[in-house]
Amino acid sequence: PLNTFKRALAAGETQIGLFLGLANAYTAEIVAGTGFDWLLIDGEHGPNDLRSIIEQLQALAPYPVKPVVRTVDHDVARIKQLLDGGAQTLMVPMVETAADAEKLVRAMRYPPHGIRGVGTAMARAARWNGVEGYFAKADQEMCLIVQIESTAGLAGLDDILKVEGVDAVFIGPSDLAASMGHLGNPGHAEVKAAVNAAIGKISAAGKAAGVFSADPAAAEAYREIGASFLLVGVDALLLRNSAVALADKFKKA
Ligand code: 3PY
Repeated sequence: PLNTFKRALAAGETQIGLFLGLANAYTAEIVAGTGFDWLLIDGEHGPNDLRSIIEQLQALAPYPVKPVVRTVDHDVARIKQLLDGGAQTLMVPMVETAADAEKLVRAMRYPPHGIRGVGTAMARAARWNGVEGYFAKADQEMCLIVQIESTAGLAGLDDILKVEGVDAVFIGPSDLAASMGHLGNPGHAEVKAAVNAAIGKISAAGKAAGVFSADPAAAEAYREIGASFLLVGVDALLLRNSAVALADKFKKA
């Protein structure tokens, strides 16, 4: 299948997204048609396993919204299972060096361009329609988003941006804040300045820059300086906040 998210990023089209942290196919389906351009199935911090990730991909499949899967780590075998399960766009946390990025590019491609294992039984990626036709186009539809979220990652950014096959770079302000000595304060001025500088570098290198902020004003400011894909909220927080507001309304009445 064509990877519409990869194309949207390459075309510089703004993509507004939401975190799916609840690890639940119903939640994914409910959010699928609400107007977001993309949804991040969070395999890093959400209590997901391979099956729950695939169930969310299945729930999103009938909708135009673009799914992105965040991996738990850089493990090549786990990446292989996600790709066989139909994920085409991966966001990978804690990338710090060009070597990290190169390994991930290769994990997402078949030989001779990479080391992706060939699975003929687990063929959801090929829509159960014979893997032979799939092989020809699979590599070119892969989209790799690396996450920069540490001072080491910032130091490696210039080299990471030179790695062919890295489609986009997403800044994680919460982890970056922690790495900079500001745990719990992604809105700290030093963190914001670092995020701004990184967005500038990523855009100047001709790659899509992305960032998360649940603070709408901060997200808007990141967009204005060139971030083209944003995460602007989290499913769990939306549910909690509206539950608190509703309960509150009646308790106060
Ligand atoms: C972070 O902010 O550190 C994240 O990974 C969320 O995008």
